[in-house]
Amino acid sequence: MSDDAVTGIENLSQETRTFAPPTEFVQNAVARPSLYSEAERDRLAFWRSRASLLSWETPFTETLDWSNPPFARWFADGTLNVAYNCVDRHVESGHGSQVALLAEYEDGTDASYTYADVKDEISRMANVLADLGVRTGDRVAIYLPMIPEAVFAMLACARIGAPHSVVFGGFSAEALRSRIEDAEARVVITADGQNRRGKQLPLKPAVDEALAGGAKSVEKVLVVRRTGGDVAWTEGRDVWWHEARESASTEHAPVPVEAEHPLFILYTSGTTGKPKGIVHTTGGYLTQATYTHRNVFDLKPATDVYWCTADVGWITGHTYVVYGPMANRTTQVIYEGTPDTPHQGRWWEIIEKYKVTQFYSSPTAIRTAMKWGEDIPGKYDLSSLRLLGSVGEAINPEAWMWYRRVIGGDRCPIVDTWWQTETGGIMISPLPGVTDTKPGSAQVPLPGISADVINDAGESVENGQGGYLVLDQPWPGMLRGIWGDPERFKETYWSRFEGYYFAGDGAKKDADGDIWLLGRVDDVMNVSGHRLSTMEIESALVSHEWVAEAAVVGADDETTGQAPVAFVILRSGNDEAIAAAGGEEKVPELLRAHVGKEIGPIAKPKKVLLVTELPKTRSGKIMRRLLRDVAENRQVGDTQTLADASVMDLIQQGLTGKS
Ligand code: 6R9
Repeated sequence: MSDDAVTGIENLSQETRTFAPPTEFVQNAVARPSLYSEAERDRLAFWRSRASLLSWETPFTETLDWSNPPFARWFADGTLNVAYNCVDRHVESGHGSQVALLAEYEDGTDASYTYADVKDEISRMANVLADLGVRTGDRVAIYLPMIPEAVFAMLACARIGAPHSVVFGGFSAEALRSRIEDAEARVVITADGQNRRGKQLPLKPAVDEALAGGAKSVEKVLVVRRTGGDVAWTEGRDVWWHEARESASTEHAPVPVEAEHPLFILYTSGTTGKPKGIVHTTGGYLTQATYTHRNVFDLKPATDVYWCTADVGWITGHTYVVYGPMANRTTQVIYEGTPDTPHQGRWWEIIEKYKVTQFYSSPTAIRTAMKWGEDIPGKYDLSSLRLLGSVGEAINPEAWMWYRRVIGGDRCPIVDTWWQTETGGIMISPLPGVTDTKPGSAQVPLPGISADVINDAGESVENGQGGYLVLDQPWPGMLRGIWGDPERFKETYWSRFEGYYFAGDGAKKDADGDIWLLGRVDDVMNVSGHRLSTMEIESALVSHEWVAEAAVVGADDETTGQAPVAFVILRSGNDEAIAAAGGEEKVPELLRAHVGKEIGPIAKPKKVLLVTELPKTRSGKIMRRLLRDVAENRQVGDTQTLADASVMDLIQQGLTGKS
C-alpha cells in the first residue's frame, strides 16, 4: 500500500472523542486490565487457564499443536461435551431454576425455560435424534426460525457429538439443498412455518423441495409445529417433534468427545462462488466463546438479562446466543420476529418488558432505528441497559454516538466487536470497564489474540498508516478448515501473506495504535492514485443531518481509475429545510459539497443517487457489488442472496424515473 493510500483514510482517525467507562462500572467489571499483561507474559498459559472456564471430562495435557500450520489443534487430548457445559453443569451446581431462555414471539406471546427445562428438552431431542439414527459424527441440518427449539436442536446435536449445519430460515430451497449435500446431512430439523412480519410463512415446503431435487443423504425430517395448519407429509421420513417428544425420555448421557471433534459447520453467505462450509471444533471454540462472552459483555449470570438480536443462522447466533451465553449460565431473550412488527418500537418494548441489561446488535439495525427517529425508542424505559454491543460491519461515528445517547442514555459502554464466521469468536474489541471507547473503532485485540495491520510487502505499518488486517498467531476458536476442502482453506486465508491469516479487511492504526476497520479490501477504491475507503465516505454522508443511510461504491472511471458513487436514503421530516435549499434536485450537489468538506475534494462522489432502499443480504450487509453494477450501467448481477430481491428493481426504476 502506497503512502498515497493513507491520504484518503485520514479522516476517520480524526475522530478524537473518547469515553471513559463510568466509575461504578469499572469497580464491578468482570474484565481486569491485568488480562492483557497475563496474556502477554505467556499466551499459551493464558489460554490454558481460560480453558478452565469449562468442565472437562478428561483434562488435556497439550495446549496447542501448531506443528502443521495452518491446521491448529487446541487442547487436543482433552475430552468434553458442549451441551453438558452449556446446561447440565448449571443444573448440577444448583441453578436449575434459573431462567435460561425468555422467548418472545412476534405476536406478543411468550414462553420461558429454566436451565432444568432446557436440560429436559435437549435430552428428549437427543434421544429422538438417536432413534432416528443419528450417531456421533453424523451431520444434522437445522432449518428453523428463531424459536427455543432452534437452540434445543443445536444443543441436542452437541450432546450426541453430531455436527450441526444451521441454515438460515430465510434461505431458499436451493441454498438448503446445496448445503445439505455438501455436508451429507442425515437428518433435517425444521418447522412447519414461521411468523414473519405478521404473516405465517411456510418453511417445510422448502425442505420438501430441497429433498425432491437431491440431498439423497437425508433419511429423516424432524418437524417442529410452530404455525399449525396443513403440511405435506412423507410417511416414513417425516416425524413430528411434538409427537416424538411425548414418549422421549428426559434422561440422556452427554457423549464426551475429543476437543478437536467438529461441533458445527456453518456456510458463509459468500458473495461469489460456492459457499464455504466453515468448520469449528469443540474445546477451543467453546473456550473462546465462553471467555469472550463473559469479558466483552461483562456478564453477571445471577442478575443480567442479555439480548443478542442475531439469528442462529449466523455465526453471531451460534457464539453469542447459544454457546457463549449458555456456557456462562446467562439468562437471555430470544425474539422470533422483525424489529418493526407490529410497530417500530418492538425491540425497545422488549428491552423494557424484560429489563434487558446487555444489548448486542448491528450497525445496520441501529441506522434503521435512527431513520425511524428517536421519538420511537424515547417512548420506552431503557434504563435497565448497562452495556451495548455492535457487530457485522464498522459502525460509523454518527451511529455510534446516536446508539450511545438515545439507546444507552449516555451511560452504557459500547463494545464494537470485530470478528468473522472464520474466527469463531470476538477478536478485536474494547473491554468494558477497562478500555476508554472511541466512536467508530474496534480498537484493540482481546487479551490472548494477536492481530496486526501490514502493507503490501507484509510489513507491520506504523501508527497512522493503513493496510491489511491479519492475525499472526493461532487462536483457540479459529476455523479448522473448510468442510471437505483443506486446499481451499490454505488458499483462501493463508496464501496472500506468508504465515498470516488474512481476514480480507482493510484497517488502519491511529496515532494511539487503535485499529479502525475500513471494510473489505474489495470495498477500498483507488481514485487518482489515492486510496479511499467506501466506509469513510459513507460515514461522511451519514454525518449530514438529512441522511439516514448511505452506500458508496467505487465505479470505473476513465480519468480517475475509479470514482465514488453514492446511494443515499434521506431521513424523513426535513422537507422544509430541503425546500428552502432549492428542492430535492439540489440535494446531491449539497451532499457532494458536504463530503468535500468532511474529507477533501478527492472523496467527493461523482454522483449521488437518492434511493428509498439499499440491497442487503439477509444478514444485513449491503451488497455493494450490485450497486457497482448500477453505477457502471451494467446488467445487475446475481441477486440470489438478497433479503428482498425487488429492491434492485426499485432502485433502477427510481433512477430511470428521475433522469
Ligand atoms: C461476526 C460477523 C465478517 C466480516 C468481517 C468484516 C465485517 C464484522 C465488524 C466488521 C468492522 C466490526 N465486520 N464485525 N467490520 N467492524 N465490528 O459479522 O461475521 O458474517 O462472517 O462477517 O464482517 O468485514 O470480515 P461474518
